[in-house]
Amino acid sequence: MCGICGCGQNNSEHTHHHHQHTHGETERLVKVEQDLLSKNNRYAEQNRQYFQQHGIFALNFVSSPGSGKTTLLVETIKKLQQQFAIAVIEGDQQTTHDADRIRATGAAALQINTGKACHLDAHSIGHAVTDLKVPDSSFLAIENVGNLVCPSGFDLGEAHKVVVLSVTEGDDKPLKYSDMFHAADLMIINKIDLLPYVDFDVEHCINYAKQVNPNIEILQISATKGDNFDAWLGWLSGHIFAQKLVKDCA
Ligand SMILES: Nc1nc2c(ncn2[C@@H]2O[C@H](COP(=O)(O)OP(=O)(O)OP(=O)(O)O)[C@@H](O)[C@H]2O)c(=O)[nH]1
Ligand SMILES: [Mg+2]
Repeated sequence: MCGICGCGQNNSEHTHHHHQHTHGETERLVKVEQDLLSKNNRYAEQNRQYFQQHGIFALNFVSSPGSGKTTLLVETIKKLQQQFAIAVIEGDQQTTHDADRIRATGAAALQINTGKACHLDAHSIGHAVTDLKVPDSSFLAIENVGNLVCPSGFDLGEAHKVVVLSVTEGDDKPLKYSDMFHAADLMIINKIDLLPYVDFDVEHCINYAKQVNPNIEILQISATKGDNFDAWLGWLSGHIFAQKLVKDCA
């Protein structure tokens, strides 16, 4: 992950290395990576405590580019915004396109442009939560940068990582990018309306995902056509209520 590409370092100093690393350089890279992750984990823990105290149910949506994360969020907000307060943090290397799409629904959204970095980090999320003034007892959706590798190692303080896999990407992805499917608690197989047109074996995909993560939950949906969307809304509403209850009973 980022120890390889170096993206967790100060972005302005970011460079890709195309030469062989000496033994000493490799050790230094490993050390930098460990320091970065432990620093990130401390911020993530602070975020997690904040979310628990304020009854905020936070999900970290991860996937390769274009699997349908923003579409899923837009359709979810349209269905649930009368019932719950919803805020969205959008992570992208460039542009505010996704935050603009979310704001068009009326929900509050903040875009974090990560520049060369290929994932969000817990420190930026803490600031974004303050800037967005995320309300108590709300649903906070965090859309990570489209990348099936780097975001897996960065805890943001979320309740769950949700990995979105679209059927155009191939049913073997849970095995090939196993860290991500291991880190996620829910896999959403999206774009099932396209199943008649692609060679995607749903059963194989589910078996591969369970192989790397026996406890992973799985939903199959179409975010654009609405297939099985109620199952997703039911899953989400139940969790938002539960988080709110924990706060109210504390
Ligand atoms: N057929 C079909 N298309 C979908 C579905 N969900 C999303 N799409 C399309 O897939 C494309 C990418 O969707 P986005 O929501 O932008 O995907 P994303 O994961 O947010 O993309 P990045 O933020 O760039 O990683 C768009 O053209 C959507 O209309 C679906 O369920 N079925
Ligand atoms: Mg998006």
